[in-house]
Amino acid sequence: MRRVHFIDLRIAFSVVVLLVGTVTMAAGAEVEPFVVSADADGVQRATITMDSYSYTPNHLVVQAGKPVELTLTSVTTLTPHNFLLNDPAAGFKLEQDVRAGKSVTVRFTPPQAGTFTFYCDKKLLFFASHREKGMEGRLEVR
Ligand SMILES: [Cu+2]
Repeated sequence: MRRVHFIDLRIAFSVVVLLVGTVTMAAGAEVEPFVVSADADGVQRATITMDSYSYTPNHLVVQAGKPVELTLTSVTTLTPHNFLLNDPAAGFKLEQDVRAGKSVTVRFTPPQAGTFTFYCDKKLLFFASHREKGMEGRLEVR
């Protein structure tokens, strides 16, 4: 009797570990987008931290037809990065280099709703580009 009880406890414990693990994994996979709110002057301001090889946050939400000001802050010590968003069909084009350790502010007004991919195309010699190493993000315009 006591032995059966012990086995039941072990099964219950395993189920709990499994559930907690699943919930933790789901939370990690689905990162909440960063919704940019407008300041009193109507400008939607946000800061994106650029590192090798990432943008943080890497999913931003802004409103169409209203000005946006993004401060691109590099936290690298040597590696230069850039911020490219090119969608000719939507009349949307941003190209900004950001030197190591520097901050640059870009201003634009998103022309229309849509989800736009931005990325860094820097690369060293024959190595993979930063984009290929994961330096990519999404600007969701609503
Ligand atoms: Cu880069």
